[in-house]
Amino acid sequence: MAYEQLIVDRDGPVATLRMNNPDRLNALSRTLTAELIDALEGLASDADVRAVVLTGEGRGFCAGADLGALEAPYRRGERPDLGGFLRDGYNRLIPLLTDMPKPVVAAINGVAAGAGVSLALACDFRVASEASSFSLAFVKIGLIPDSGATVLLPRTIGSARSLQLALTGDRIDAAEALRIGLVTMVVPSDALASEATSLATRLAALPTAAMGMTKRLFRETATMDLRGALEREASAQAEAGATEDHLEGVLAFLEKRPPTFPGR
Ligand code: LHQ
Repeated sequence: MAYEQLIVDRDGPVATLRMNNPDRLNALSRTLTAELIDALEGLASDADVRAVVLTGEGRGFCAGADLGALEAPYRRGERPDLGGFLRDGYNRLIPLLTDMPKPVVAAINGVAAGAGVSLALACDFRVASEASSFSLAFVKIGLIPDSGATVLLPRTIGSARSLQLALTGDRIDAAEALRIGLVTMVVPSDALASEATSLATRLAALPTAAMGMTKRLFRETATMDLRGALEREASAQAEAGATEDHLEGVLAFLEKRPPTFPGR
């Protein structure tokens, strides 16, 4: 399907989504949000896709909500319901990334601000270019961190640093983002696409079903006690044990050959 502000590329089992609203640093317009939702829903159920890359065109990764859309109503004195706006848009988008039953790699090519940071946090891996930067810009316009940032950021970098970034809105560079664990890897800008694709390609050859279950377990056990988590692990391991990937993994080990995982 052709989109207006999103480019979808397929290379074997790897799908790459490129946000394409570069004049606005890929701000999340209603169009881009709807297109991301549509594309991610399709990728989630496409068994041939075994890893996803999310990146941006131009010099931005994603500048968060499209503030241009607020201009007309605000100048007319209207105050749109931002809660409804979130429920209809970003609150549908974020779980499509966190719950994607295959790995999602954010290739952060430039600035990520506001909900753009949340988008990166909802991915499983954050590979950042040296040109990237990060700002929890919400506070600068009198808003609170949304799109999952209040959960995903402290879970990623701890609550003290999260509060510091959220309360100041300060913009940090890639080196600082790496130091505090906000991103997993920083690479030269011209190597970002190839590094992210090569990571995604490697992930796409691994046991996809077990990785989807691992993601689910990490989400579910975050709020569980140990005994509850042990039980959830037991049920999930029963599921993993029934996959073709598991059988192939064990047989390949015993036969001293590299495994070829079918991804199911
Ligand atoms: C933009 C944007 C943008 C539109 C750059 N929108 N045009 C919010 C509201 C409602 C409901 C619920 O949720 C939310 C959640 C949020 O995400 S709140 C946070 C929204 N984002 C921001 O506040 C970030 C605003 N942008 C910036 O602070 C800067 O642009 C950053 C720090 C991202 C980049 O700075 P620079 O590298 O200096 O670029 P720039 O400011 O010159 O931007 C380039 C162009 O992109 C410029 O347009 P122009 O026509 O002048 O070339 C900006 O107006 C446009 N742009 N962000 N979010």
